[in-house]
Amino acid sequence: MEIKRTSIKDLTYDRFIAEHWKPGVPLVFTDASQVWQANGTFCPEWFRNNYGDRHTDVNGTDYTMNEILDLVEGKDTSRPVPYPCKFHVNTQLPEVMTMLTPLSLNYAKPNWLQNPMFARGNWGGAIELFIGGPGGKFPYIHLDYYHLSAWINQLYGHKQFTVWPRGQEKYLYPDPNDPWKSLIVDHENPDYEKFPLYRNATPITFTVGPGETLFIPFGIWHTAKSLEPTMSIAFDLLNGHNFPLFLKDVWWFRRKNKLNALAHSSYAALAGTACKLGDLAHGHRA
Ligand SMILES: O=C(O)CCC(=O)C(=O)O
Ligand SMILES: [Fe+2]
Repeated sequence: MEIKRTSIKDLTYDRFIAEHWKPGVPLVFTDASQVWQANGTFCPEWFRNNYGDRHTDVNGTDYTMNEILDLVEGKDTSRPVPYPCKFHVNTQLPEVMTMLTPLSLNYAKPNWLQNPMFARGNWGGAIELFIGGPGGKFPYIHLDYYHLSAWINQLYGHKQFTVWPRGQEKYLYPDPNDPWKSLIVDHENPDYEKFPLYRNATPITFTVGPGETLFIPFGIWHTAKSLEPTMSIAFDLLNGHNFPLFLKDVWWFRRKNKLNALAHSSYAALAGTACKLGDLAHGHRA
């Protein structure tokens, strides 16, 4: 498997659905986020000037935007640079939301996570700003929770991603207690004594640069490494195609409390039905 790079000029929505969304094939768009109102605006200086004093928590420590940018840009060398540093856009940078329209980039649609029925619940469908410094590694190889598909929009700097083709869980040693995470910590220098089957894995590593958007379909194991100071905005996609697996996860995450699991699953099923009807009314087929 190779990761295709495509301009929006060369890929219609229908072809995206048929060739990437349905079969679960990752893709890098070279220019999809230029449709956002924010096109050309986002960079560290802009975030410093507008939201430099906004706070966020990273692994239990409070930082401001300026403090994070000083760390990732090497202006503050007094303490380690954590990765990932995240801002929850909806709540911590709400002014930025309108700049991310159309959120779908005209491809990630219909997106049921934009329906208020799903937005209300805590389903993992957040819009997040990621900030990282040189060498900052995502802590584990993983699948995204709830079988959501991820859209990672690189705003600034280059980030390296590694993905494993579908069907390679058997080489990736999922953690029995948290089967969305691999036990293999350092895939660049794997411990073959501990993880002999990993010899069969065929990771694909590639770089995503400013202005580019990576689509990671649900069920694709992945991880990332910031190669330099980077900023990206990630959001998730849910619709009729991944909904059955999403619903299974809603139950699974709450399975220890059956009443809670039932309440959440019933609500999610109801919301899903409402979204499906909405799709039909709007003529969406996906
Ligand atoms: O951009 C990254 O560091 C990867 C993020 C990711 O895969 C996730 O948050 O699930
Ligand atoms: Fe992920």
